[in-house]
Amino acid sequence: MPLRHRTTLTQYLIEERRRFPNSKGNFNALILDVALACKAIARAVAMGELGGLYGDHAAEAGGAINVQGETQKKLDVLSNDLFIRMNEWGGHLAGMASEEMDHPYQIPKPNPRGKYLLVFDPLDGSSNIDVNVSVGSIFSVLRAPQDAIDSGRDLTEQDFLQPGATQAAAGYALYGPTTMLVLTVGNGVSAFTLDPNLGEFMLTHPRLKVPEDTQEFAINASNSRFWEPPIKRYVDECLAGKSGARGKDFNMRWIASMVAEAHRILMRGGVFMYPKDNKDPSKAGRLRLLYEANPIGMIMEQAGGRASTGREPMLSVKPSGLHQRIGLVFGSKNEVERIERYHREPVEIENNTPLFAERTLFRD
Ligand code: AFP
Repeated sequence: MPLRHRTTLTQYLIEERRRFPNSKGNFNALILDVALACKAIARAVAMGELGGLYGDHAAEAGGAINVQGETQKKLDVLSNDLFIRMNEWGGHLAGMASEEMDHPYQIPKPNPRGKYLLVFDPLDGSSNIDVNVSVGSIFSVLRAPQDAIDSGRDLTEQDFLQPGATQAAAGYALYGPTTMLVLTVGNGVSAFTLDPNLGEFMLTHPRLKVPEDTQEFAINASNSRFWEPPIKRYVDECLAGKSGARGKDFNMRWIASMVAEAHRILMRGGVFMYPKDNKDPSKAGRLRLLYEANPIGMIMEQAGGRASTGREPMLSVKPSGLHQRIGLVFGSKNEVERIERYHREPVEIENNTPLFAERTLFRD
């Protein structure tokens, strides 16, 4: 079959940056370094046990626990190392932050320090690794504070606590039947498929758009007893299907790998919910704001979808911590807006709710 001309990631980035005639190419070089890290992770994931990479990190020591309190997989640690190694030398970054590192990563000398911050979850969905289910890497590019750029000083956690709306770029790599890179640099969303023969990401899905409506929802239903009323109402209506308030049947999916869910939603619509719930009141949600909710949120919004906490737009949240968790709802615009509306409407108290039942101090 004749080799059809396809745009490479490099060509796409150069054409995109022509909108900024004064750009020096640092931004493009940074995205290409991130893409190289994703290619290296794709190879490691594909090798799996053949590379001795299944299982828990430091298993002989009973497993290492990361800042999230989760057991680190060998591939979590390798993926984090690859992100660091591929991105620390280029001179484009003032610093990095990762799900797998407690504190910001300072660019070591003699590497020059640049004007961007890279924030990432090097391997999301890693609890699926050992059972060969798709996993992914998620990344977000922010601008460093000007004083840090001017002085080259070490970074503090505070430097990273920027709302998602300030992201310069965001994206994910999906390590599935094919390896794909999905990227926004603020001018829509495009997807690239890795050609393993060339080692190049080729543009295969330009200008992706999330369908505004859907009949597919994704949530971990085992948590239903912990949900807040608006989520319970939304899911109950989906389950009631044609005979219920929605007048149409819904399908449900749950892969437990958010990147895979996000990609399905980007390609054919849907709504993903991992809401704040009452399972662990000390946690404001399961997913992390800076390196999961915000980059996926930028992708969804740039593709005409919507991303929300359920109560407010995700990208307007002012972060309070590097590893802050948050409730996350994203996908088809009309469904996310419906869920937000349910959070605004008063909750109908069912008269058999024990909390509001007739109370007495005297036993019967
Ligand atoms: P892991 O990286 O620990 O596998 O968590 C994946 C994840 O952060 C996200 O990708 C999934 O949507 C979600 O957790 C799955 O959570 P449950 O295991 O509670 O369903």
